[in-house]
Amino acid sequence: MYKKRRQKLISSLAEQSIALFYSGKAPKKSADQSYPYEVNRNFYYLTGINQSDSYLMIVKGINKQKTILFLEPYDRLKALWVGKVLDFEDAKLTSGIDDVMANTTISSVISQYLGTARAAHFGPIETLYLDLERRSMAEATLESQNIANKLTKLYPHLVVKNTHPLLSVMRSIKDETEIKLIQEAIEITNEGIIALLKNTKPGLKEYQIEAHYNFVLNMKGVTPSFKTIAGSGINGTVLHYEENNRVVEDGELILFDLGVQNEFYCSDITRTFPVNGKFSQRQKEIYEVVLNCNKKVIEFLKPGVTNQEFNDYAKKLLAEGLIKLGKIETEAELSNYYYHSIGHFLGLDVHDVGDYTLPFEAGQILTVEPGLYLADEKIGIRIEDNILITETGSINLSANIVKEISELEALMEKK
Ligand SMILES: [Mn+2]
Repeated sequence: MYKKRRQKLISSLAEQSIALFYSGKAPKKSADQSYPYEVNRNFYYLTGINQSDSYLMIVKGINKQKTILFLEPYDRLKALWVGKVLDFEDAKLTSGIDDVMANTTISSVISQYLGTARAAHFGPIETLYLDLERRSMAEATLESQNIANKLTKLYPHLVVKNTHPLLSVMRSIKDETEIKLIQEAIEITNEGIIALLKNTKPGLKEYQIEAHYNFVLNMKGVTPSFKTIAGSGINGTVLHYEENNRVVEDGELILFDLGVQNEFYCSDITRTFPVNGKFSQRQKEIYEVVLNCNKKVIEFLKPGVTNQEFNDYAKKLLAEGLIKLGKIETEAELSNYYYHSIGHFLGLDVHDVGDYTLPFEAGQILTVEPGLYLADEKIGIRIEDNILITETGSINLSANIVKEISELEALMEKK
């Protein structure tokens, strides 16, 4: 599987090039403590290896290719203190890469390929591919930038290119293994949501209800795919509310936006329900507008639909609903009550890579998450599902997670 992915990448690289990927390293926290390590997702996608300070090097010569994985070598003392690093033989099996070397040798190996030593077989290397993804100028310097700076100083003829766009396009189309892992993440999310429905009651703190979700995940040995949002009452109208420390009151709704990370593949689900188990008439009215939008947008998704159409259609449905209820008069007023986009790509990242300027394609997984946030009425509702685009339309991967009013109320009554 990883070999296949690397072959696909290699086919889009220029000849006489080297591509380097770095797995990342845990940032220092304080003294001898570090923040948790998160593997670079492009590195993981191409190797299946989850270990810090590892490199993948791909050399695409004129008629010859070479792929090498560089890993931290065995260290007796470190093994005694923090445990063993990945065995080179195990890494070969996982990644399908036959050449595994110590990461301490990487500089000398790169210099062999950039120098005359290997030019006879691979041709002189002209292009250096690095994963240079950066979300903002404020982000810390990337290891790939350090490599670019160092190598272009020593080999000024090298042309540097960014591999991230290539990986984004590849990663946005999911294969069967990836779909299965996301489906599993969704099933566990479902179990967690059922635990929430059965344990929600007025008087509890938001985090005390959330604890029931975390318990399900802990028992399965998985982690949330992002910090859970548990917003009751007016907190449900704050899109990224994460404090989760308010007492939930009788007559309010509570909104849970949460997910599961399963071998790095994420689910991202939102459900909203009444704290006391029964929707009020008003809550029902607003909920039905969001639910109708959620269902119709899911049906609307198919290959060829653009992100613009996806968003416009959702807005139209939400506005129609609120106009019917007399809450607003024109579609333009919707922005007072709905202020995010309808969905995003989902995969190795919760907000996954993918090109939103291109029409959707089969194999992509998107969230559909309409919401209405009526702060003046202390009502915040979002209903989010995870949708796989297929050749003929779409499949709701989270169809098993309850969202009908009657089903939610029935489950809450069972306790
Ligand atoms: Mn989402």
